[in-house]
Amino acid sequence: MVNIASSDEDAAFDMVIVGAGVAGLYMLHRAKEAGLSVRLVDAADGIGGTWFWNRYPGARVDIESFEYSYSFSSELEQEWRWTERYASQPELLRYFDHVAHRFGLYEHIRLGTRIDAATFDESRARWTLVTHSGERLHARYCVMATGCLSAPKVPDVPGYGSFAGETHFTSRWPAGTVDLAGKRIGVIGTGSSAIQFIPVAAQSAAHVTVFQRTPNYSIPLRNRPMDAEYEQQMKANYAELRRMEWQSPGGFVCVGGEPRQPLRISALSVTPEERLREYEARWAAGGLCFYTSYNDLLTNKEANDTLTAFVRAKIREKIDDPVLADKLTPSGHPILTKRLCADSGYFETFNRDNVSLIDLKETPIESITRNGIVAGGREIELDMIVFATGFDAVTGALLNVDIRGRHGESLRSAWKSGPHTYLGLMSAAFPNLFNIAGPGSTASLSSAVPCDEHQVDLVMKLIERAGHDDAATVEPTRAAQEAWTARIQAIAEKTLIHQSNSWYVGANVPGKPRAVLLDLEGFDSYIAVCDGIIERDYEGFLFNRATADHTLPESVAEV
Ligand code: NA7
Repeated sequence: MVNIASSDEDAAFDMVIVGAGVAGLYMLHRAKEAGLSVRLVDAADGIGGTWFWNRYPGARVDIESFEYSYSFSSELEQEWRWTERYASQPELLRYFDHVAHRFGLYEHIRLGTRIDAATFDESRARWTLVTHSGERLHARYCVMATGCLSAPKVPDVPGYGSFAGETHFTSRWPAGTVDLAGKRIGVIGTGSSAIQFIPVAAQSAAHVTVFQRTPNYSIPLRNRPMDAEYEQQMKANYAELRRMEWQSPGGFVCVGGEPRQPLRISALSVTPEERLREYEARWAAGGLCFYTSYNDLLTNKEANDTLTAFVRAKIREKIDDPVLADKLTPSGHPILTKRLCADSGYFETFNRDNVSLIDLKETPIESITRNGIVAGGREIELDMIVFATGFDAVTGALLNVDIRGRHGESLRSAWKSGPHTYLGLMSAAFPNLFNIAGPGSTASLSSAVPCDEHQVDLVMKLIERAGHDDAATVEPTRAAQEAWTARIQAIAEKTLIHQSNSWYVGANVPGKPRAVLLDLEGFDSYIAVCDGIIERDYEGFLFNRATADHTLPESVAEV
């Protein structure tokens, strides 16, 4: 393919990618490899996507580094040396930097560039993206690799903005050092980010006050430095590890360092003793490996209850004060219906004298004030407030861009009552626009890296199938889109996912339509479905040519 730049255009490419995270970097690599002219833009001053912004103390991945890494290059797999079982945020940024240098990506990346709008020109089959400073980028293909967990949730706390001390977001942690030493820190939220941040903050803060609305299930991560023997063993068997990942629902398979296929049996099909042995082994292994245990934990309440009870008891054991243990032990929702957390000493931190808990169910936040936070009629004076309040997940970053498809149709209005996609990748009337890890894909439940790699590979196949004609378009039929959207919701209905108010169902953001945002059938099923669609010559997709008079190709108008 050729660069389509012409004199009336500001800058024109075959493909523009928005977002320099895991997905965007791999998309750039594949597009470049295929000979497309490509530009990747990101609002941040560095690459890494969500890992660039989430640089709060304690931030680290909770899937083993060997698995949370690209599989597309065996040379890369062999040469990169992880220093810890679970990489910290700085190490992940070093890895992405290495990848970008090694594959010559930087010259195609423009940082510090926020995209505000993207509009499809039907006569020429071109997307025009407008940056925050008013520049225009034109491209035949627009890939939104904006991430599932990248748009911070705007705090819905009364008095937000009144505090005179330092305010930080875990999701937008400032570059450089934020000094926590000797400070009175209030942390709002007890999700994965807070659970990682709090134990680190407690080591140097004068006092940490945790404002908890919903206690979370968390498993010890059991991170440790990489040992040479383990590294050697993993690298010698990398191909097999990848094969297993791509055949698993979660896209990750390590249980305490040992690759193991998920148990494909019910938790109720074994004796209580056998189940307990399995749970104990996984608790000892650490991390997120309960996701890969019995196959009905998210679909059968009785099965789920067995794990819920096990983890609740484990959590209680860690907390000295029984009243505090009651408050910190989750009770209102089944395990796995919110994203499971993995921690390094989170619950134990509450045994320290300089850490206290405010249970917002008993004493809700009345207001943030100039000096601190008022809850239960008492003002807690603080030097710093840390919002670990999460994200407008999956759709937030996408809808922050004013995206207009055929007839000027806006994605925001098309998704007013919830997202409609085909395979979580494309939407009808938005030709040549790909959302990596979009709503309706498996990416936000399964390990991000393999999911992103698989979807990016699919994008390249669709582009190849669309042909090298400059006016070629690809988009899903409305029928395929609606069938996929219904399928996602129907799968969710058979699970326990609606029994909690999580970001999985959009329930964490006031006013967001409640709709399940992910394909709960898992990564392996998703791959099988995509393979079937490809075999049936890209069933559900329409391949067309743009028409100068703006008339829709008949096949698009019909569906
Ligand atoms: P999460 O998991 O969405 O956690 C956000 C936390 O903030 C959660 O405990 C929320 O309580 C709490 N929250 C949000 N708004 C408020 C208000 N207004 N008042 C009190 N508490 C509030 O975000 P994280 O950044 O921790 O993790 C995101 C993902 O990153 C995680 O799922 C992993 O995939 C990695 P709630 O549960 O809504 O009652």
